[in-house]
Amino acid sequence: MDTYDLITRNAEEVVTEEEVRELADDPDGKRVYVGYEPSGVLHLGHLLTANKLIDLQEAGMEVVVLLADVHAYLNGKGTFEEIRETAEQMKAQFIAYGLEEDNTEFVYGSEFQLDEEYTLDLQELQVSTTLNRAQRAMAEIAGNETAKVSHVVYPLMQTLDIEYLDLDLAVGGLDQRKVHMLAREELPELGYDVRPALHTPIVADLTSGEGKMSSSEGVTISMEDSTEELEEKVNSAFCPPTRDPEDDLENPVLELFEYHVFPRFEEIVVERPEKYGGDLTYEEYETLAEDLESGELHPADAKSTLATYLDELIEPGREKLREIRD
Ligand code: IYR
Repeated sequence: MDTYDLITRNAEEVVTEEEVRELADDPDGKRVYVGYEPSGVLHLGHLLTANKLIDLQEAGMEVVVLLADVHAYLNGKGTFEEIRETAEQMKAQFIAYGLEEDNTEFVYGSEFQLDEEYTLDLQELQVSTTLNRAQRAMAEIAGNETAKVSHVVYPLMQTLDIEYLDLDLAVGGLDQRKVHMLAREELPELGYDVRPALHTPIVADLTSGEGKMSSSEGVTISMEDSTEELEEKVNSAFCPPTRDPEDDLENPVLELFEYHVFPRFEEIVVERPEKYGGDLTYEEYETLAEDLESGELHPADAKSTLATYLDELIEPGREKLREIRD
């Protein structure tokens, strides 16, 4: 695959294409990052951006994972002690999932965000950014709870992280886009360079195909799920064989194949008894989606195959969690 295609595959938004093309021309040693608020165990939301980081490592880039402890604290996720303990577990799960250990720099936000220079820059940003702008940037991240002062400081710090971690590219889910847009506007005001951003899609809720899959509401799949729990969740997923052009519903089963399974496996085998036509093998997501639509692939077979592959993907992280907790 061409480097630009590898860097941008499955991205919902590339800001800007021209800037990312320039990176793709000379990717070696370029620094990219995703920041995560440590909370709970890894779920599919985290793994979607982790898949992108694995693509970027394959493209020759240096990956930085920000364990955003100060951000989690500002967003009400617990005490520093609790947050750090979760962060250490997250780090172990990311490595188990497939981020190359020698090629991934894990950084705690508190390692640099409390330094004097950073703090002074933060204060400058607080002077130059309107309350309204910071609140809007934060709306998708904190939901309806943007009423605390900490919630408007948060996106300004995320803006500075891009400079202070010396990054060439910022990666995040689409819910981070307004923060990245704020960063593109504000960094030059402080005399720093604008950096490109890549945004991964938001996967729809598993049981309804509406809205987004979320760990706080509805069903999500995490590294805590047993094989049986995972099978049960996938089996009850919404999976209409054909799409009704009248509605906006997504097919979450197809989305999980596209964003989670195909990027990590060379080929997908759907096991079927001979009397139902025997095994099907797919190298590309599109062929599987077409077969589901045409009826060649039954939703029940698609689901059981999805569960098998997701189980394989989360097994090393599940094992790691077991080790840590025992
Ligand atoms: N806002 C992210 C966490 C986060 C991301 C980056 I990129 C940072 O520089 C800091 C924090 C979230 O919603 O999880």
